[in-house]
Amino acid sequence: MTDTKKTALITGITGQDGGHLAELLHEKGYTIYGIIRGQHNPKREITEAEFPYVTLIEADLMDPSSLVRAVQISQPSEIYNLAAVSHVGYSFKNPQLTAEATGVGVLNLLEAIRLVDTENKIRFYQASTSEMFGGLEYNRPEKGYTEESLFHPRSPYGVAKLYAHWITKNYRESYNMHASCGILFNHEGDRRGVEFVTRKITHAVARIKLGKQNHIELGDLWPKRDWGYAGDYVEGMWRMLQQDKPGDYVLATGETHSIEEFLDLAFKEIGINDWKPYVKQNPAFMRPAEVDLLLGDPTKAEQELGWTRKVDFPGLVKLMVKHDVEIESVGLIS
Ligand code: G4F
Repeated sequence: MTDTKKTALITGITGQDGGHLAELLHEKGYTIYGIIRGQHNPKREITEAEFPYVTLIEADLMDPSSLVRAVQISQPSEIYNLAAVSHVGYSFKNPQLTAEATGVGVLNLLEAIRLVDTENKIRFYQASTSEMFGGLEYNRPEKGYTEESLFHPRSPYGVAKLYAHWITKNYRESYNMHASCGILFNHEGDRRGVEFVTRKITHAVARIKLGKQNHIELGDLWPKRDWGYAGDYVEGMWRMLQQDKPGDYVLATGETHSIEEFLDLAFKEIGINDWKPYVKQNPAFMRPAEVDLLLGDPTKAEQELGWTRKVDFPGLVKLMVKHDVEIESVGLIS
């Protein structure tokens, strides 16, 4: 490992955050490795085309020896663990897989680091999440959830992430690892998968504008989320690993909005003021337990990391609708 050029290993390279982070680290001159999973991953080709500067390594968070090999091959100065079963609804249907990949997978990666990195030089980022907070019934912070707020996860995903959060803190305290957790609130953008509500809406709105679709089916519309732009949040991840000391940081906008508000803005972007005729509720998209409201207080990240989000809520909706109208106009599949 050289001191002059940094090397990063990113798990979850094929996901939204992996893409934004790869771009950011490439701009900063990093050598970048990405872990890709599966025998014939359909995302491999797209990832290779979009990020030709990333070297892909086949490994899996649930296969400890593959992680040892990935750390040995890449010899990273920084590891960003962004891989997970990340869809909350899916985690209710696949709870054990979620526990193993999203929870125990992090333990496997931390152990791989300990085995390979005998000089304790690697800095580690764990993608923790606001889903670890349970919503207003469990905790009513004045300005929003902070790093000190009570956790009460409401999904198999949230429970698995909480294990991952605590095992990362435990390895920091037990082995003096430079391991940080970013407690990120919802972050979206044009790279978001269509299985998440914001992209599902903007994708449908674009298709409705172009006459390709006439309605959208959604679950509950009342939950509120603190929605930011993913491109802003990867900057915060990177800043955490540049600190002398590791720590845990909330990244959020400090604002919360309902899905109805998101619908309002998205439909207005295509000139429709009343979205109600276009939206049908379908219980299939409702969850056995819901988190009613998420609102983060990013004061610590602002003060210690100098981080702040740049894109606001209307700006986020606008950029997502614009992107989806563009790609749908030329018939590209997102
Ligand atoms: O977009 P969502 O699926 O995101 P959710 O559940 O808040 O989780 C996201 O943010 C977390 C951070 O807090 C991450 F950790 C996690 O990995 C993920 O990125 O759902 C947002 C809200 C929920 O209340 C959901 O019940 O939208 C509601 N919703 C209503 N109809 C829907 C739908 N969600 C989805 N995905 N699809 C619907 O049709």
